[in-house]
Amino acid sequence: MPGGVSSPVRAFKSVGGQPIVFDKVKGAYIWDVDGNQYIDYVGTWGPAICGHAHPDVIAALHDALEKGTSFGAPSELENVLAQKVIDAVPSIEMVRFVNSGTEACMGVLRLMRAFTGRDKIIKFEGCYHGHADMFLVKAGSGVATLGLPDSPGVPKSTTQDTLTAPYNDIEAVKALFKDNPKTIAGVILEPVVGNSGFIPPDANFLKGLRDITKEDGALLVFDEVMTGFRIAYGGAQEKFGVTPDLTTLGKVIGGGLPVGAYGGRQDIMSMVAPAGPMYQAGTLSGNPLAMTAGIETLKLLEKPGTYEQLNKITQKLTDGLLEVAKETGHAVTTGQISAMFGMFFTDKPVHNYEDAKKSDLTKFQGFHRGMLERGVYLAPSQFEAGFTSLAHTDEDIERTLTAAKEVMSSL
Ligand code: HOZ
Repeated sequence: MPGGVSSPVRAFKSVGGQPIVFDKVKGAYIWDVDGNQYIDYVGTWGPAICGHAHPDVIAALHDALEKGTSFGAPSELENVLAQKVIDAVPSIEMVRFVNSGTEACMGVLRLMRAFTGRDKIIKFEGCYHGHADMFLVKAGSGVATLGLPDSPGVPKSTTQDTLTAPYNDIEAVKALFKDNPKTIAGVILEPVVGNSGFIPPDANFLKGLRDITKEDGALLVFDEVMTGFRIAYGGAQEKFGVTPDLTTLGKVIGGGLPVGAYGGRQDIMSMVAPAGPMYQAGTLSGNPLAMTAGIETLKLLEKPGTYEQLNKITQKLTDGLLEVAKETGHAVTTGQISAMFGMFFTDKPVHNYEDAKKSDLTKFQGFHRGMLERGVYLAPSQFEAGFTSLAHTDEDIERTLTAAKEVMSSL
């Protein structure tokens, strides 16, 4: 396997050392093949919001497994999950299930172009929308982690219509629309960035994008693969009160099994085949096991008080990290919304990818290693967000902060 892994960030290239090889997960914990236990803040990169291997999810999967692993045909389960997604996410009136966030973003891009009859799109520096060619321009996540230029193998002709702007820079977006009037299909973004580290939107940034796109006849697309059902049940669009035209989802809605989805306004989604002419298909799309895990996960999340609990535990962590940094003399910026958080070693606010790159990456490397040695598993990259779950307890946070104090004292 290239780099010994199935996905690049896992290889620990930016933090040094060898990646840990894992054996099992449960609740807030992950165990390596030598039996060492870690408090897990990666949560399989987002899906494990109820805690790993939640008993309700596992029990439902056992039952579903008995009925078979794939139908390649409609099932009632798709209807149940679709209804839950439609009820929860303000922008979604119709939804198509696929198998990953990457696939969801590929589908949505084709749809943006099909619906508007325009080719150009705007994405933001450091945002990551999966590994399809058109999005590998100034991309976040593994591309940022490895410091790669835009990937070889991506033809210029594929990315010539991908325009970029710095995140949180509404003036840059206005300038792009001014230079390319009525030719931009839409703007796609992570409404809260997770793939350059955790970066929230400035006040009015999302609303500004909504106004600009509406005025030009372009579409606004929120990539909520990370934020969907994580920072609020209805995602960032519910949290910030800005409704895009289309939304991509993944991670949480598959409860730990491979899944993705794109959805939005009925008039736009009606273009997707077979309702309309825009083609997109998949053998394992709507897979019964993935649908089952997603349904059970959303059932757990829709209970009252869930997001208050997630917010409280995550805030305890980020407040604590800030306190520990102060006590040990390190300049640190932290942020969190509900079960998503981040921390940069810098005394300046982080508004975009350029700011994130200026944080002390060497210090992060030492911090990551020290935490790992003390049984805390953080994302092995400064350019990824952290994730908590309903399974993380006050005691887990206290153990994490004790470890952080020891590590920061030694940095
Ligand atoms: N790129 C994803 C995180 N932003 C997945 C990373 C992985 O699974 O290694």
